[in-house]
Amino acid sequence: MESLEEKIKQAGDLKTLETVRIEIFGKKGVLAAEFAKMKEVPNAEKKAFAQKLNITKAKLTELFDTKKMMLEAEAIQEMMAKDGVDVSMYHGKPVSGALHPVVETMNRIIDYFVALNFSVEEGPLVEDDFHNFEALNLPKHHPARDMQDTFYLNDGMVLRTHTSPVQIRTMQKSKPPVRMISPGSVFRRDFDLTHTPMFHQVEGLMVDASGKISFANLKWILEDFLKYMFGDVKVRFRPSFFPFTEPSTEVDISCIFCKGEGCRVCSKTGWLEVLGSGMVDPNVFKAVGYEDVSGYAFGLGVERFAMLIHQIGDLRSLFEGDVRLLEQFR
Ligand code: 2NM
Repeated sequence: MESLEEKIKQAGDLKTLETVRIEIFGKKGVLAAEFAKMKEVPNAEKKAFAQKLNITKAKLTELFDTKKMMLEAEAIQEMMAKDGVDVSMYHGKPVSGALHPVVETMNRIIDYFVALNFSVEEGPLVEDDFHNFEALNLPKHHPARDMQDTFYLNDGMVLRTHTSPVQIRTMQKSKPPVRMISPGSVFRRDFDLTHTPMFHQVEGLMVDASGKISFANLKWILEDFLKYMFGDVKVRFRPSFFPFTEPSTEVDISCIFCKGEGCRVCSKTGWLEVLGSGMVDPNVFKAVGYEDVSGYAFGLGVERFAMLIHQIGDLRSLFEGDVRLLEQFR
């Protein structure tokens, strides 16, 4: 009895205790053997013998149960110390978040135009053919549509390839004058080093009674805007073509990396292309029912602006969702 108690007390872990349990309480264990001796005990002593044995069994059982509980608790403690996470633990050094450079750049662009009383307009990402193409002087089967690398959906709808349909919707629902920008995501079937199938644009539109808005107004605002965005840069307007503007221009700034000397980023030209713009084509006004008006419009890619401002070399790093990118812009 003494030595059995000792065995239970000495068990250092659950596995050892289990061996002890089989040795004492098992079918072929010490207690079973003692009870088997009942047969040989004379009748007169049977009762006393059984009582004594039952008391011993009860004592050992209690001792065993207590020991098992202790060892189980210890095992849990040990496991928690090893694998557990203390969710109530205070980290000690809070880390601040950061806006994504595309969002931050877009906000900065929006701020400029809001300060000049432009309204900020939004529209659907899934567009119909009329708002994305037809109304923008891109008739069906016109080769200029190929430039758009469109994602077509089942029912003749498309993912908008630019935010220009927002201009169309805004003109349809309101009378001139219009002074608006349309920031948002756009979609093109294009995926290489310098293109992602989703990117962001900010486009702008100013319309007023015929003759009130001229190319001079366009030149002034884009020059002022680009100096606000990039600092002390030269601005250059080059003739170009867009279906929805006539005349059309692409706008360059002097290279912000080499100050116009010529470097790798500007391909030795000293200039960086940053905007497209022009005077809104009369066919666009016709499509929305505007008469006797003139206006300018422009469009830019936000990713390109963000990359130039923050000297980000690889477009794809903007879309990988790696927090280490954001940590650099805190
Ligand atoms: C550009 C370049 C030139 C543009 C035109 C219009 C609209 F709807 F008013 F006609 N919205 N945006 C436009 C003009 C966009 O992006 C490179």
